[in-house]
Amino acid sequence: APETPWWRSAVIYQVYPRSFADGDGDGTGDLAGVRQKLPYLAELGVDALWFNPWYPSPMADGGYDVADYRGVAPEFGTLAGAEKLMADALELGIRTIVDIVPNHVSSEHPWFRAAAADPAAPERELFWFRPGRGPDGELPPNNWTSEFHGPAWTRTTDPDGTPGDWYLNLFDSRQPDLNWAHPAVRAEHEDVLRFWFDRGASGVRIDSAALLEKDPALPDLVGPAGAPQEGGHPYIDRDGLHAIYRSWRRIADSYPDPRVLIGEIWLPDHERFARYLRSDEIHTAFNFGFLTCPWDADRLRDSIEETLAAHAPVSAPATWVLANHDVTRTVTRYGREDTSFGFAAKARGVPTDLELGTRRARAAALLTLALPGAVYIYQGEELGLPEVEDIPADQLQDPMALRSGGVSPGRDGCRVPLPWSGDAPPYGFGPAESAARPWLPQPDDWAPRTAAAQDGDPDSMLELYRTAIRLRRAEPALGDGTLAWLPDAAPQTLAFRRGDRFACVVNLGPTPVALPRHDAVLVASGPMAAGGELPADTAAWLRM
Ligand code: TEU
Repeated sequence: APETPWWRSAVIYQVYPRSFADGDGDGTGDLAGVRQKLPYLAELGVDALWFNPWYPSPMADGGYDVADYRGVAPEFGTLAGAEKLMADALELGIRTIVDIVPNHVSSEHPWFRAAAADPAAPERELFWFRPGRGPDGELPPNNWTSEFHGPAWTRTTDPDGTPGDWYLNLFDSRQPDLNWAHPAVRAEHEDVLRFWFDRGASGVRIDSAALLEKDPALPDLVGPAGAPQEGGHPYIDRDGLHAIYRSWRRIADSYPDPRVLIGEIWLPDHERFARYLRSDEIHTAFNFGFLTCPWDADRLRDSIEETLAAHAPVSAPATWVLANHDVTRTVTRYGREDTSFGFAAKARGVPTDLELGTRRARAAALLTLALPGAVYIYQGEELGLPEVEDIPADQLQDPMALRSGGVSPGRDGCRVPLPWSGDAPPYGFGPAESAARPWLPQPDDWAPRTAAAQDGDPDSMLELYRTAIRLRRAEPALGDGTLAWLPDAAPQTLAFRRGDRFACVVNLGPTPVALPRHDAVLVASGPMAAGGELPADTAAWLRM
């Protein structure tokens, strides 16, 4: 039988380069830092690293404002360093996924600089420049709003100093949206794909993948931004996107070791979502329905079933994601009364029981690693890091916070530099002799959460992840495939088999439950109750 492609079963670790490890001691993470931690990542057992953008950027949105798609930001390293890092990682069996940002560029990108400088510049066609409404064009061209805050339009100033046309920005004003109807935009991104594939990337994560195409009529929205619109949404999930991804797939498939396309596609409709995952389009996409699902047996079972049902007809592997750089950290979210919100923006300062959240996050780790498909781990999840909720307002960096004028705390709380060792900030984030403070402040109470403190402690989150990933690698029934729910399981549990000899049971209820007949407990997310029962908020992997 042909070998299953690696990405169908992969455990992929997300590196936010600014916050992973600081090799040169300037307070900002970098590729040298990642290089030093490759042994740590190999020991964790991950198959691939997905790097958030590492390109030259003014960092108005953490690097999702790309000024040069073919380079590496000087604060992170060099292009040669990135190539070397990808090669060194591969030596250890770890592949690299780079983050491609096709929806918008930085306002410092040469195309936009040219377009902004001159109303007659041909580069204006590469973006969405429009005259304003109202007698003096003082109103934005339509009512679309930015993902961050306020109108999705920014007014330019003409060279003579008078107010000029507006341009579209679905995110920050320093992230002008590209016009994907223009052939030069398509050609450029196809070339960028080849650029990174040629330099050793095994795949790309496609940022905001469902937003690229816009209705050129730019009609007003009726109701909230995400609501379905009569005649189709003017910028979400438009039919023309599929042709773009089909051409990207041809490029990915043209390599002897085919490269992988991973979509960031936030679509609540599973059927619409699955349309991207055809054998001639995107390989896999993040499962945001699962990410936003509350800690509830019925809701999670529904989410898992809907996910598997949507993926089966297109033969794509499901993915399981608990967190990323945009959402509240898992142990914090699961420690709250309302466990459903994944968005950092939407809940903060809410009473949180971190012990409870950690217990659930441990169980969720075993759940996700046992489900059919690929799993994403966001850096720090394996350390059980909580959301940092008390970053002083004057140190916040995220445009979501800055643009909202204090309304939203933004996403910085899940992007705080990792603690590696020691008992006080900077916890070994940079070299020992480094004096520079990390770019976001770390909490004072993270000493027990450092990688060094957890290393070798069998009860730690880190050792749980290491054990589970090692068992997963050794267990042929895990990864790609299907599951079978155990017929007699208590309703408060998620209990399923993978193959004949493996089962996973998660207890989401308030009381202990009996385990099904089994030969051995391979790993459990916490201590067992008396008589071998599975306690509340605990998961176990069983040898059947
Ligand atoms: O996010 C796209 C996206 O849909 C987000 O706006 C998401 O809805 C929001 O962050 C939830 O709070 C991607 C990146 O992951 C994000 O970091 C970038 O800011 C954004 O694209 C723009 O590039």
